[in-house]
Amino acid sequence: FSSSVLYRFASSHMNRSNEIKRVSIEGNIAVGKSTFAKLLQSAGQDWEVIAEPVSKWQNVDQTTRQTADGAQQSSSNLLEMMYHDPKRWSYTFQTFSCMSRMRTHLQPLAARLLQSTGTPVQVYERSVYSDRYIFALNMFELGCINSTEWAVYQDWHSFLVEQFGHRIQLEGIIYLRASPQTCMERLGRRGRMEEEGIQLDYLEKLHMKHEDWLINKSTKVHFEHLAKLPVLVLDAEVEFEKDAKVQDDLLTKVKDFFS
Ligand code: DGT
Repeated sequence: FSSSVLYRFASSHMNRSNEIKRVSIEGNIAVGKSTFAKLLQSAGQDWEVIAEPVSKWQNVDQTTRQTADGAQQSSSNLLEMMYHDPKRWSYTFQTFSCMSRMRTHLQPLAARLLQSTGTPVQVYERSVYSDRYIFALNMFELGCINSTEWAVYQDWHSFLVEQFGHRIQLEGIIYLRASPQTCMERLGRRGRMEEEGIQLDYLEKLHMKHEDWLINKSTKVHFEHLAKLPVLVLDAEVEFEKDAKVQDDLLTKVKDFFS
C-alpha cells in the first residue's frame, strides 16, 4: 500500500469507528440472545453482531492431550471447570470472560460496514457490565468468589472500563426478558454438556440480578454513564425463533428505539 492509500483507509476507518453505535443484548442463560442477535444481523445492513466468545472459554489453551484410547481431547474447558468446581474457578473464569468481552467491544468495524451510508451498529451478546453486575456479583454472593477476589476483580474492572472509556461506550441495552422457568426449558432443549448441572435456583438468582440492574435500577453501579443508559425491554417469553410476525414486532421495537 502507498502511504496515501493507507492514510485514506485509516482515516475512513477512524471516522466510522467514531460514529459506531454500540449495543449489548442482555438476558438470562438460554433466553435466546444468539438467535435474536442473528435476527438483528439479517434485518439491517448496518448491523454487525459480535458473538459471545463461549467457544474460547471451552477451549482456553487450544492444546490437545492424548486420552487412554488414543483419541485427542481438547484441554482447559474453563466453562466446564467453573460449573464443576465454582469455588475454585469462578474468579479465573470472570477474569477470562471479562477480557474476552473487552476484546469484542474493542473489535474494529467489519470491512463491509466501512462504506455503509447509515450509522453502523455493533451488537454484543452481553457486556463487560453484565460480567460484573450479573455473574461476578452473583458468584460473590454465592460465596464462589471470596471478598479478596471480589475486591481485586472490581479494582481492575473499574480501571479497564475507565481507561477504555469512549471506545467501549454503549448507546443502549436490549434486555431480553423471560421467566427463569422458560430459560430452564430452553436450556434443557439445547443440551450443552457443561450446563447439565444447572438448577432452576441458579437461573432465578441470575434473573433477579437482571431485574435489579435493568428494571428496578437498584444495583449499585460504579460507572455514572451506565446508570443513565436507555434500556429496551423485550418480551422473550414468546417463542420468537420461528414466528415471523413476532420477529417483525421485535425488530420494529429495536429500530424505533435506536433511530
Ligand atoms: P442464549 O443465546 O441466550 O441462549 O445465550 P447462551 O446461553 O448461549 O449464552 P450465555 O451468555 O447465557 O452464556 C453461555 C454460558 O456461559 C452459560 O452456561 C452461562 C455461562 N456464562 C456466561 N457468562 C458468564 C459469566 O460471566 N460468568 C459465569 N460464571 N458464567 C457465564
